[in-house]
Amino acid sequence: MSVLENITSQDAIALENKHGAHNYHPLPVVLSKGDGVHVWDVEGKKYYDFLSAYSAVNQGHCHPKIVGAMVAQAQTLTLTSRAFYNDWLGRFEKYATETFHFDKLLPMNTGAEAVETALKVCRKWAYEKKGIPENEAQIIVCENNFHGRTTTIISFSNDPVARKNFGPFTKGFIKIEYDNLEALKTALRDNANVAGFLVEPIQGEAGVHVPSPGYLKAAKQLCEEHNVLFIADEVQTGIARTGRLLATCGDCSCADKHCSGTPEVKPDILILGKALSGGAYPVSAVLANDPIMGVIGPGNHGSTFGGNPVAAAVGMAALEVVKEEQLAENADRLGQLFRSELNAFIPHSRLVKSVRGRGLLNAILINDTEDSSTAWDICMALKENGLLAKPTHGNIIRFAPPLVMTREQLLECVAIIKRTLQEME
Ligand code: IF1
Repeated sequence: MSVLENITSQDAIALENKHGAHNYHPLPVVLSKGDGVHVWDVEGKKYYDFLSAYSAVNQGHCHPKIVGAMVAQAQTLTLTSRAFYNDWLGRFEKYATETFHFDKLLPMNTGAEAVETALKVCRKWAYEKKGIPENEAQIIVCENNFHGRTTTIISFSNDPVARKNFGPFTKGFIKIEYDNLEALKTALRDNANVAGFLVEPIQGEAGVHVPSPGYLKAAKQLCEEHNVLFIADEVQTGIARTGRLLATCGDCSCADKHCSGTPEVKPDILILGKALSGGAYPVSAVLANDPIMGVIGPGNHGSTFGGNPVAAAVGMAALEVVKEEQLAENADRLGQLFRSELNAFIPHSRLVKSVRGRGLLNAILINDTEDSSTAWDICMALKENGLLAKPTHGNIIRFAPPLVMTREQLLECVAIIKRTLQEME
């Protein structure tokens, strides 16, 4: 079979199975087109996308403004490396730092790279500014975190599947329970050399775990008291997903949905990825103010592709779309509608225990054990009914559609979800 011919789903899956590493277990659907909130498989069946590439496609598939910026730049100049300047990076850095209210931005490509960057910046700051003895810095992280797949990041994961046989691991991390201020207090009190606290404002992989109200604010306060950097991994929660431009904003009293300068919960280091490009191109970034980012000098860190002109043009367009189309407001409104519709349905369902989330990052808990196939079976049935979602932790289904969805479309999706669950009762 020539790889250039039109391909069936079955053949595409067989090719991946034969020639690709088996590091994923995808739902058996082969997608070949996307537009807004919809994707199509190679047989032409249309679906609502309720994963959005794990919240990368917040602006919707193939957004014309983002794709337009990407194509125009790709036809002009794609890569210079950082050995030379390019005419887009500075403009993107200005726009993004003004949007998120930080002095400086360091561009990378993937989320994991940006997390690594934040850890390096934090350690260097600790030695050069805080005065921690060299090689003694500790960074506090949370149990059930997900920050990526590099050797250092998996060193502080507690997912056995992600870690087993990948050691030896990087030292210098203290793990505490998520959403537990006492645990943070104790860790800060008992360890003199803490440089930072790395946290997801909502834990995605842990099944959309929303912390208690005020947790982030109090955690940030504790960090301040101990001169410890509060590092927010907003790779998944950022860029309007949770109904605010940043999820850290959801924990303050400020009513401005575009605000990200929240003094109460403003991170010292902010990590962005995924939707920073609207899913068009790998674009990630670390943002911090001068007293922190200033520790990085020439040769300390970098990436061939980070900050390339295509990435910069795409990143800028992606952020503009979020503002122009008021995606945070839409995510906030539709998220409330989604949860209230499902909450009204759940008392009549034996299959679903509860719904939780914020904005359009939500999950339903299936009334079965983690090792059951019920959530997977529901996702297969949802697929048949034209909606794509993926289980996490066996018995949780994450629902995260693109934020460009309309109210009518969301209600149609709720109807598909209810009907599918009723068919399976
Ligand atoms: C996969 C989860 C989501 C992230 C946070 C950094 C990264 C991620 C908070 C790394 C990546 C992904 C990657 C995706 C599955 C996924 C995920 F279920 F594993 F937790 F979204 F919910 N920080 N999240 O969520 O970013 O290097 O991948 O660009 O396929 O592994 P990356």
